[in-house]
Amino acid sequence: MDSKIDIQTIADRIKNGQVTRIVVLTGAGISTSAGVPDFRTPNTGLYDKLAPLKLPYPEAIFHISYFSHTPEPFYAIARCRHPGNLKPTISHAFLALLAKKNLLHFLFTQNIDGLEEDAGVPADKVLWAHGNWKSQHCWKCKAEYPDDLMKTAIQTGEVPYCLRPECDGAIKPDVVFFGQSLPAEFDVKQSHVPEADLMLVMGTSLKVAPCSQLPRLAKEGIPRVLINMERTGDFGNREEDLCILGSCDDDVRQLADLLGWRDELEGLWKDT
Ligand code: CNA
Repeated sequence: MDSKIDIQTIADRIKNGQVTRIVVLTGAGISTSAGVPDFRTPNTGLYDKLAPLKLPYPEAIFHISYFSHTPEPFYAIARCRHPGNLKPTISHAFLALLAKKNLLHFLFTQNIDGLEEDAGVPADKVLWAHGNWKSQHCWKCKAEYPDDLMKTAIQTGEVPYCLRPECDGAIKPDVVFFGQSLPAEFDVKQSHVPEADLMLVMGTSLKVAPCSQLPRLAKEGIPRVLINMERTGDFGNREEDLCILGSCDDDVRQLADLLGWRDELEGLWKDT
């Protein structure tokens, strides 16, 4: 379906106050330029690099039932997945700028790198729908595990095990694996989506439920904007859908230019 809107329309609606409640859904694509590969991009994505680990299927590495008996592949790649000292991208800074301008109604991120908060998005405006790397527990008995020992495990690639003598569970970062439930707040927070007057989706293949379903909850008639390398989900099915295909960093710069926010955006990013 041909779109009724373009990027200039979006910028105009934000500038003239027609848009004040933006709900954003982000995925791995907004962090690739920070040096964290996504999962599914051919050649560069993680799933194309797992052959040496001889997994039954690529997602097994992040599946709780596989991890529960074979945690070694996860720790073999943990070091290169761990956010460490990454700098947020300008796309993260754009989200922080939306918050600063009181336009960010809510952000759902599927990312586990925590870069939204590092960029300055207030924590009460974000749901880390797939958890984060900042803490870890025994997958089996849920006992806590110290950060310093986890850091060593990630550096060495050795699987860390529960410190309780009677438990033999491997330690898992508090990220949501396939087969695990999302944080309980997800159900509550998704009620923010129909409240949006603009839905922005950035850097996600929209292949992982239930986040992939969030754009469908946007009210009919409001613009839904996809900023991504490729068209994903059901984008293009509604007249008010706009797909801006390309690098999200380039695209947020273009939008910032049209909004007259470019210097402020670059300044905010520089300070992260
Ligand atoms: P995905 O399935 O790998 O899709 C990424 C999408 O982003 C694809 O459609 C790409 O075309 C697109 N993309 C890649 N780079 C760019 C770019 N520079 N500009 C615009 N678009 C780009 O990842 P999803 O997030 O959709 O899948 C959800 C998984 C991925 C979640 O469980 C995450 O935890 C997991 N993940 C997170 C991270 C992270 O925290 N940084 C990294 C990799 C995977």
